[in-house]
Amino acid sequence: MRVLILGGDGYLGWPTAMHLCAEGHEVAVVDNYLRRRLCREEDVDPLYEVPNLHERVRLWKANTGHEIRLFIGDLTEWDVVETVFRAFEPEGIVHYAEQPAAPYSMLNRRAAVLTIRNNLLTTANVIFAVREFCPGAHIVKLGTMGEYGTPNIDIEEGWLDVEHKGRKERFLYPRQAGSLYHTTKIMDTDLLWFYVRTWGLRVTDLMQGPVYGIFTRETLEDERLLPFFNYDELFGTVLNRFVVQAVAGYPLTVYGKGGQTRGYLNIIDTLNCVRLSLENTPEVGSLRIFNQFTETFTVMELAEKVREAGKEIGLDVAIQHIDNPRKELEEHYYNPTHTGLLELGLEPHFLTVDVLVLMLEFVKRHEERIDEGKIFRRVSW
Ligand code: USQ
Repeated sequence: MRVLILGGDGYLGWPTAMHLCAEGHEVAVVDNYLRRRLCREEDVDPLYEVPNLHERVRLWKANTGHEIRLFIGDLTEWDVVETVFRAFEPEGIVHYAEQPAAPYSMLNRRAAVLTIRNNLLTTANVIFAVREFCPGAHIVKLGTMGEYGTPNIDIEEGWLDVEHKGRKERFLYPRQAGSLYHTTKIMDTDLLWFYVRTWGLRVTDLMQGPVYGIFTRETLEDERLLPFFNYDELFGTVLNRFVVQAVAGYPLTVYGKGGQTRGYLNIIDTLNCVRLSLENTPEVGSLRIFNQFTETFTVMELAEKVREAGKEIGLDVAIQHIDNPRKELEEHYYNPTHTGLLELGLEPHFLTVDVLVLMLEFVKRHEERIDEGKIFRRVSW
C-alpha cells in the first residue's frame, strides 16, 4: 500500500515510517520540524541528538536498501498539501501531524493558538485533500484516550448506545478532555465524523494512551535511527520521564496522589496498531474507532515499577508527591474497553521489569546529557 505519514519526524512518526517500509509498504513522510522548533524555543532538548529527516532517510536506505520518500513542508498550507498528495497519490494516510503535548498547549496564549491552528487546520486540509486527490483513501488518525477524560462509567470503544424515553440511538461516546491539546483531538474527531457522514470518507480514529519506550525492531541495528526521547515536563510522557529521573537520581515526580489511571502501550505496539489498522481497511463511509492501549496503570504503580527495575541495576530510586500542576482527578474509576485491535491480531508487549531495565541502561549511557533543570518548571493549569 502507498502510505503517507504526516508528522514523519516525530516520536512515533519516524518509527512508523521505518516499520511500514520494512513490512513492504511504499512510504512517504512529511514534516515541517515543528516539534524540533518548539523544543528549541522552550529550551527542552531531547535526551540525545537525532539526525534530520534527510539524514534519517539516507541512513535507512544505506542500512536496508529501502526508499522512504520525503517532503519537508507545513501541512497547514494548502499548497504544500496539494503538492504532496498529487506527487504521492496515497492509498493510506497516517495523520500524526499535530502539536502533541498537553502541557505545551497550556503554556500561554501563543502556545494555545499554535496548537489549535496547527492541529485543526492540518486535519481540515487532510480531509479536503483526500476528497480532491484520493477519494477512497483510508485516513488513520491518531486521537487520544484523553478525549474521553475519566468518566465514572465504563469507556466504550468510540460509541455509546443511548436509550432515552423509550427510543435508541448510537452516538460518539461523550468526550470531556483535560487539556487544550486533548480538546483539539475531540475537535478533530468531530470534523472527521462530520465529513464521514457528508462525503463518505473512510476513517480509523485511534484513541491512544500515553506511549513509552525507545527501541523498535527497526532501530536495533543502528541507534542513529532511534526516535526523539523527551524527558522534560512539556514534551516527555510520564514513564519516559520517570526512567530519566531514576537515572539522574531525581525523585520521581508523581503529581498529587498518583491515583490517575491511564491506558499505556509500548512504542512497538503503536506501530503494530497503525499497521493492523491500515491492513484491515474499514468500509467507505465509516468512522471506525479503536481504543489503543494494552494495560492500565496508576501513576504510583508506574513509579513503583521504575523503582523496582532501578533496584535491579543498583539505582536507589526515590518517589516524591508534588502538588498537581494539572486539573485532573487523582483518584477515579477507569475501565475502558480495548478489544478492537486485539481482534485484528495485536500481540501486546507488556511493561515488565526487563523492559524497564533495558530503558534504564540505555538512558544511563546518555546520563551526561540529562539537565535536571528541564525536568520540572511547573507548567500548571
Ligand atoms: N504525570 C505525573 N508526573 C509527571 C508527568 C505526568 O504524575 O512527571 C501524570 C499526569 O498528571 C497524568 C499522567 O501522568 O495524570 C499522564 O501524563 P503524560 O504527560 O504522560 O500524558 P498526557 O499529558 O495525558 O499526554 C500523553 C501524550 C499525548 C497523548 C496522551 C494519551 O503527550 O500525546 O495523547 O498521553 S492520554 O493520556 O491517554 O490522553
